[in-house]
Amino acid sequence: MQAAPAHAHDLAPLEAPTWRSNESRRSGSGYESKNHAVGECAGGAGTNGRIPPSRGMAVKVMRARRHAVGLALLVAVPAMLNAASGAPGDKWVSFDPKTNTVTFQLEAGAPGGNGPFNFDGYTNGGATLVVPPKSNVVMNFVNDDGTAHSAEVIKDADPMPTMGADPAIPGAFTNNVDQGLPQGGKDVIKFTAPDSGTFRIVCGVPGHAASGMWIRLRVDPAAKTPALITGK
Ligand SMILES: [Cu+2]
Repeated sequence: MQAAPAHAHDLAPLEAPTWRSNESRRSGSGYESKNHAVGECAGGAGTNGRIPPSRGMAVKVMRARRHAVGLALLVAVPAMLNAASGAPGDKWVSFDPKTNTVTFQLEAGAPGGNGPFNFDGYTNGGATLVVPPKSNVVMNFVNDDGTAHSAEVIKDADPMPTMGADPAIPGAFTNNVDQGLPQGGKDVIKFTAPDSGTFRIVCGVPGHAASGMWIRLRVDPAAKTPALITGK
């Protein structure tokens, strides 16, 4: 049941993502407020308020215009949100081989999932992020749901904790693990992958992981590139 998928897809390295800026507000360990988190899981239906992708790809040539004030209003944003470039995980994972950096988009309450208690639409270990050993992992967390959520890397072991526990990898957790971040809240998780190992990426808000809000992380010594593998 806990067996990791047998292999990682070999994915071509992708360009570094530029389509969503992130902010990191972490300070300290993030665990100071562990004791008053229970019951703070703010209610509210998951509204999945995804920010629509920009449509501003059209390049407008403004010939013979002396002053180009209007150009300042043309904000061209790569329409990567809509780019389906191959394997399912391509939307969420990119890799810079020069810096050995894995960038993973980690959306809590992503639209299209089996209910809002998901990461990138996956629940109950239904997807596995595979990363190379010693890679620099950057997880861009954002909460798309009306309920507060968080993310944390924990060991791959039962029983599933009822709320945020100690991270299995130093630094591998979002701010306010137990309370979660509100809708639209972002945080950046950065850590160096170990040589190998299997882990879970869970929501630390009480009850959420136990109700299925978790996926897997595997550090595969044979992996040259990262991949998001679907299936348990
Ligand atoms: Cu949650």
